[in-house]
Amino acid sequence: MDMTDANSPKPDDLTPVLTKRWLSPTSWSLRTYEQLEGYTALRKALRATPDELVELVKAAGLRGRGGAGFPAGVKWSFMPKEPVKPHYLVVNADEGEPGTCKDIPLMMADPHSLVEGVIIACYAMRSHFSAIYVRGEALHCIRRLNNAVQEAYAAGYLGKDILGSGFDCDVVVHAGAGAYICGEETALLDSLEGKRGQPRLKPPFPAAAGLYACPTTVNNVETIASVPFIVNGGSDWFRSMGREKSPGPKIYSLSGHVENPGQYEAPLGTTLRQLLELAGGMKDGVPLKFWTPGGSSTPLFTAEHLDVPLDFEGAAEAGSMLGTTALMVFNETVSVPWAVMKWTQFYEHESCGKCTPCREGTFWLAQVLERMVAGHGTEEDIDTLLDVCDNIFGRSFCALGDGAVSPITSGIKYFREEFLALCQQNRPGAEPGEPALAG
Ligand code: L3W
Ligand code: SF4
Repeated sequence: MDMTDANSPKPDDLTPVLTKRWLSPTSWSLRTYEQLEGYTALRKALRATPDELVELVKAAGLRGRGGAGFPAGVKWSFMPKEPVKPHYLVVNADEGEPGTCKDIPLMMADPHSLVEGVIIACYAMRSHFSAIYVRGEALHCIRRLNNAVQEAYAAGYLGKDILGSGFDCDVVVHAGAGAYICGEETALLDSLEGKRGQPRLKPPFPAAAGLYACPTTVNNVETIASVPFIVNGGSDWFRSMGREKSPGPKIYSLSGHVENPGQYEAPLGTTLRQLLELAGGMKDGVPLKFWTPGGSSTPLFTAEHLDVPLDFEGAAEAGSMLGTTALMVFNETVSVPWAVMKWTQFYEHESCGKCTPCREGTFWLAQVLERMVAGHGTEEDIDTLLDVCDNIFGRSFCALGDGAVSPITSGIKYFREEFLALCQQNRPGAEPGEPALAG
């Protein structure tokens, strides 16, 4: 289905923005950052009022880059104006969604863009403290961020009376402990408080009661790193990229069977067909079979969806979600039931156990899929899978449950025949999970 038109953006229109410094030697150092316009946005921001900055981000239409696409300026405006309690900004850098690899490269290549964005966002929300919660396995990234934070303190961009403005701000880089659920914003806050990371009931949303029950905004790395560019470029410039309801540039992560996997920055609304051109096409020319638009929590797409504009509305209208723009691309050699089984095993392992539909459901989904993939399934198992999915979707406590069923329901929707063919095999002696088809 081709939903693009003559006015649709081309991948190289106005980008790169977020990745423009990535190829500079020592792009991560303060010296290089300052040579390439670094911290000029902070100086400009400190001359504005906090409310003017919130209005600017609202006008730019910046939407959350962590998966949900909530308007960042609107979220900032939920923070109270009176400093009755401390205000906090927490950066979600717990990148853990399968296929997602945009935030860690961003923090490795250009950590000061995040630090500068954090200081501006704190000022806009009348916050004097921010914690950057980084996935614990990414030790290299934690070291690099810590180095950038220390450089910023030494240069007077952090600490007391920043650049003589009277504004104080402290930043702490916090290492998570490797649980996927801690990427859910309220589980992240519990983990940051030293508790076991499990989602909290919402409402209250973090803006009302977040870290230590104080007003808190949780934003994704790419969202905050976009802010200095908006301050320097203005809202109209930002809106000149992307689409009306999903403006701005985006980092798309291509992995799997493509010639040149990696990060490709392009305006929101770019299609997989266009991104594949940038990435050198399908590996060895073997045709595309299926792909995820935004990590494994987003329903699968097929070769029919090559021209879907990858923005929040385009992906949703075509039956999926933009998610984290992690495009995992699979060619014709890959078995859909096998891939779906591997993702389901991941969700089973990562389910935090707080609610029954997800805790029990992901266990049973993995059992059934392992049996099917080993060639011991029956046709009824397909209905059982869909029935269990139906009892998880919309009935789980947090988004992990909904995400867990996405690959299964979409996999069966587009490739039911492949699941059926597996069930019609008879493979006595095969171990559960042992692929009956090429994987
Ligand atoms: C105040 C209201 N605040 C909403 C805030 C809320 C949150 C944001 C979005 O899940 C999705 C998920 C993953 N007053 C508010 C309000 N807010 N209404 O807005 O909220 P929500 O609940 O729509 O999304 P979420 O809980 O942040 C994110 C999907 O993204 N995903 C991502 C996976 C993994 C990563 C990663 O590894 N980095 O992001 C992929 O698809 O499944 O559906 O801040 O507080 N009335
Ligand atoms: Fe935990 Fe899964 Fe329930 Fe979320 S949906 S609270 S991860 S058990």
